[in-house]
Amino acid sequence: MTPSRDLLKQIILEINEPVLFNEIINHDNNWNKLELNNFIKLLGDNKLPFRVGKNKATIEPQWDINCHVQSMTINEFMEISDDNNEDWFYFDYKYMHEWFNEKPEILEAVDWKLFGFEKSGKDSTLWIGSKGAHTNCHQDTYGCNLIAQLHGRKEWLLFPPDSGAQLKQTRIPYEESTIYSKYNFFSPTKSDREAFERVNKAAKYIVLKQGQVLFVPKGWWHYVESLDFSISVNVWLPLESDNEGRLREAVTKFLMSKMDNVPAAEDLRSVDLKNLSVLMQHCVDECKKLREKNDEIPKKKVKITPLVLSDLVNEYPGVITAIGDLNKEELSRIISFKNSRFKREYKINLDVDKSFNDDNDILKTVVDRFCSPDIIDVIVNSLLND
Ligand SMILES: O=C(O)CCC(=O)C(=O)O
Repeated sequence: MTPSRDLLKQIILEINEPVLFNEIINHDNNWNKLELNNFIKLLGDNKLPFRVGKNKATIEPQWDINCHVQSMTINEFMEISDDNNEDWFYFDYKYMHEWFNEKPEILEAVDWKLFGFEKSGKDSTLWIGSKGAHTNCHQDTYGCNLIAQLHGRKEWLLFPPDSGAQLKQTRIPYEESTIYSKYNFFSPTKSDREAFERVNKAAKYIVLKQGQVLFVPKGWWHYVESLDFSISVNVWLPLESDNEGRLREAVTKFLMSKMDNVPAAEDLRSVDLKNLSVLMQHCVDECKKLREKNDEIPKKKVKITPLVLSDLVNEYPGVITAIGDLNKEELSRIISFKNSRFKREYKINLDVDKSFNDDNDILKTVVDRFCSPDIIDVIVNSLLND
């Protein structure tokens, strides 16, 4: 039995832990237009920018801002990634409307109505990667996330929202709406491995396969790696609480823009402060309105029965799946494998940033602490209590 669209929507808006959905996207709906051969045909000769990284051990994580970019058609990408295992290639985090506005067949094939949301490819991002292509561990600061795996396999390692301190959260490199972990999950060092043994947050691990859809609730940390040639599409769904997240991000961006030479995914010198202040004021007003609305709701004695994931799993076996917690040994096995899979002599350091090198590490730490989520919280709370 398949859950109704309304129920799927309710699950996504109410459940606070990752959920795996099977058999919702399939050959009988719009998504079938994105089956591999047809998708390759639809992509045609469009040149796409692929980020290039190394299938080797590096000391720092392979930050996006330090990778170079190679423009290729999908066929060129498939040829080059077949022949070359030393590098990985990733057309990642690309808003589909920016790349395929001329190709409505692609945009319309992405159909989130099946999950109860009026969203299509126009609202989604596309990820095409070769084996080893990965996204460093991070937390998205607003929205919740639905990810459809269209081809190949991707591993997802997830940690609960309150794991920031244990994952050594950092705002450097700065990227809007992304809080990174300093850990290099792709090629962890031995000391990273030991540090993980002390992380006492329950991690979750899933290999997402073709046709499966993963739901990642707000705030869950994730490290994602392509296990082979993989294509996925995701959509971030807005939540009522996003205005507060946007305010936090606006404050962070303002502070970052006032500091020199912070490694960043965008040029912080060209931040439009007028726009930023309008956005901040709007978010403050909306947050206050939401607070008032919540305070006004009469405390009626209506009994609302919350959804319970284990009941849904029993009711829709094989369609709705909970993702179990990793125990310490399992997490340690995953990290040990990643620690030992590359020959150590290949160790290279991709941290090419010149302004924040080892000589001024303390300065980097000061900037980072200044923009850390706890400090931003203090500022935001005082704005909301004015
Ligand atoms: O697929 C990936 O590499 C990362 C996806 C991601 O970070 C996201 O959907 O939030």
